[in-house]
Amino acid sequence: MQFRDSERLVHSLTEDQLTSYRAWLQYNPINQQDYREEIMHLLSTICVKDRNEVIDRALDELSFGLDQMIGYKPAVVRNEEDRSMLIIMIDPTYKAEMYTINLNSEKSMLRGGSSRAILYGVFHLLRLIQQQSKLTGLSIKEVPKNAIRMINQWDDMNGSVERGYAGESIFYKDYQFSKDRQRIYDYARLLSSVGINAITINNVNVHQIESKLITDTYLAEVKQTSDIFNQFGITLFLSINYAAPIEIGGLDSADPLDPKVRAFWKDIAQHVYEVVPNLGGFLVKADSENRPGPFTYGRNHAEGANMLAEAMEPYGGKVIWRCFVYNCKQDWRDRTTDRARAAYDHFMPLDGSFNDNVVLQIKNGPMDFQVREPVSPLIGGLEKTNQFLEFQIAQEYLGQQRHLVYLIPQWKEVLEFDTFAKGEGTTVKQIVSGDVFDNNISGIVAVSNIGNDYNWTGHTIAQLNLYGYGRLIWNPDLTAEEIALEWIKQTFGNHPTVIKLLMEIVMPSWETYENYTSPLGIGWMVNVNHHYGPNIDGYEYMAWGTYHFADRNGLGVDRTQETGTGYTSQYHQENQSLYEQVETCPDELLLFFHHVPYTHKLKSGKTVIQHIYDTHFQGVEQVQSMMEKWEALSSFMDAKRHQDVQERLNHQLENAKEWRDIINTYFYRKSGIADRHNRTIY
Ligand code: GCV
Repeated sequence: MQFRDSERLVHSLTEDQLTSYRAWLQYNPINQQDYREEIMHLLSTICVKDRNEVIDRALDELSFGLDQMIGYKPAVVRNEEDRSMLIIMIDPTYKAEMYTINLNSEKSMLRGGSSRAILYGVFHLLRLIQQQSKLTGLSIKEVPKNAIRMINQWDDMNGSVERGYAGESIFYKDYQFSKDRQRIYDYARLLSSVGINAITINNVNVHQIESKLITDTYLAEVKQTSDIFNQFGITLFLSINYAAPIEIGGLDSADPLDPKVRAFWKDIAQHVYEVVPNLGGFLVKADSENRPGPFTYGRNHAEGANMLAEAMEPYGGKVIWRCFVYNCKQDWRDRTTDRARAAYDHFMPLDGSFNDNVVLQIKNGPMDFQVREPVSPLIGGLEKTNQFLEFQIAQEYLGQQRHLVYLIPQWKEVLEFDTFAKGEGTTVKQIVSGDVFDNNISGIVAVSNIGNDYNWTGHTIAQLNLYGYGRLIWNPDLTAEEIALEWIKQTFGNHPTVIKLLMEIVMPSWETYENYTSPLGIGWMVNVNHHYGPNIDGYEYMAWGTYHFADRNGLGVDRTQETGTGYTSQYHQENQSLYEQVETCPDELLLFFHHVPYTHKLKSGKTVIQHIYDTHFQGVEQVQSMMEKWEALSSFMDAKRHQDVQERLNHQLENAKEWRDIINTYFYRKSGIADRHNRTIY
C-alpha cells in the first residue's frame, strides 16, 4: 500500500475534516520566498544508496512534504553526483535508532543506524521545515533515550474501544478486521512521525473472540496488519488471554506447570511465528479485574510469565506482563489492606525471578491514572527485573477527551521523580530507560487515545497528547513547553498570537482540571463504571462505605506506617520520610497519604477546606479564561477545528461547574465550615 493524499476518498472526509485528520502533519504551503529557496537548494536532489520498504516510506514522505510545503518533488538518484544533494545512507557504526543530519550548501548527509532511523531523520527534517527553522548549517545527532516506545490499543473485535473517547476502533468492526487498511496505514505513519516503534492492537482484556487472534481464524490478518506497521518501523504485539488453553485449546486447565499447557503454548508460539515472523511478543493482563491467571492454580506471576517466555524464546518473542494486579473485591474498611499497596506486594518478592525475555509493565501510579498520584514504588523498587512504565493517553479519569487537558506536564513530573533507588538523583526516567539497572528490555508504553473519528482523538487538542507522548519518550529531557510549541506551530501555524494564546491555554490545563475535580491527591470521585463526571462516593469497587474516609471532622487515607496502611514503607528511605510526616508531605498529595482535619493548614497557609472551596471556584474561572482565549483564535484557523474545540469547551465549562458545586456542597455539608469568602456553595 502506498501513501497517497487520498484520505478524503478513502474515508469520505470533507475538505475541512481532512485538516483535522492531518493532525500535526499539515505540511501547509510556505510562502516566504528566501526560505523556499533555501530548502530547494539544500534538498533538490536526494541520493539514496540503500532501498527497502521503510526507506521507501521515508522517501515518499520527504517527497510529499516538500511538494506540499515548497511546491516541488526532489529528484531521487542512486549515485553521488557532482552537485549539491542530500545523501541518505545507513551507517553500520551507528546504534540502530541513531541518526545524524548535517546540512550545508555543498554536500549534506542524513545517516541512520537502520532504515527506521532514516525514517525518523526524515520526519525530523520535515518537522523543522514545518516550523520554518533554519536548515543551512544544521548539525544534529539524535538517539532515543528509551529503546521500546509503545502504544497499547484497548480495541475489542466488536469494534468498540475500552475507555475509547474518539469513536470506534480503526482495527475491527463486527468481529472482523476492518476493511479500511488505509486508516491503519495513516495511523502507522502518524505514530512513526513521533518515534513510536511498537504497538499492541487488541485490548488487554482479551475476551473469547480475541483469544482467537493467535489462531488461523485471524492470523493472516494479523500478518497483514503487522506488515503495514513494519513499513513504518513499528513492531506489532498481541494481547493474549491467559486462559487460552481452555478457551481455544480444549484443555481443562491453564496451569503454567501443567505439561499439556506448556505444550499448548509452545505449539501456539511456533505457529504464530511461522505466520507472523516479525511479531514482537505477547502482552498479558492476568489475575486482575476478573481476568484469569496463574493464581487460580496456586502459582505466582513469575511461574505464569516464565512459562510463556519459554515458549516465545526460540523466536525472540517478548512477554510483557502487567503489574496492574489488585483485589477489586477487597474491603476498604480493613486498614491493613490497601489497593495502593497491591502491585508492590505482589511483584517485589518476585524481583529477579523472571526470565530475560519477560518485562513487567507498571502503571505510573499505584492506583489507576488519576489526576494526581504518587509514583509507583515498584519503579526504583525492582532492581533485577525488566520493566516498562505505563501511561494512559486516553483521558479516562481526566475528562475523557471532552475536557482539554495537556498531559505532558503530569508525565514530566513522573519521569523527573527521584526514587533514591541508588542514592539521590535516581530518577524514574533513568530507571525506565534501562540505564540504572542495566536491563536488557526497557521502555515506555501508553494506552492510546485514538479512534475512527475524523480527527483521531475526538478533541482536536487531544492530538497534542499523542504527539507529545511520542516526543517525550524519545527524549524525556524535552520540556512540556518545547513539545507544545512545536506541536502548535505544525498544527496551527507560526503566527505569534496563535502561539501565545495556545500556549496559555494548554500549559495550565492539567492544573485547571485538578482544581475543579478531586482535591489534594485523593483521587476518584467519579461516576461508577464510565468514570465521567463527579460522584464523590461513586467508586465502583467500594461496597463498604467510602474510600476517602470523609466524615464530619476530616478526610483522606492514612497510608503511614505509624497509624495507617503502611504503604509509605514501599518507598526508599528519603521518600518514606517525606510522605510519612504530615509536615513534609507535599500539599498536592496530602490526602493520598494522610487523614487530616478540614482545619489542617496546608503549606500554602490555607486550611484544607478553604483550599477545596478556592480551587473549585478557581478551576471554573480558568476554564472561562481558556474559552475567551480560544474565542480570540477564531480568525486564525479553519472554522471546523475552531468550532469543534469550542463546542467541547462549552461542555467542559458546564461539567466543571457541576464538579465545583457537587464537591463544594458535599464538603460544606460534611464539615459545616463556611467559605471565608461567602460564595454560594449550597
Ligand atoms: C482495560 C482500569 C480501566 C479498565 C482497564 C484497566 C486496566 O481499571 O477502568 O477499563 O481495563 O484499568 O488497565 O487493565
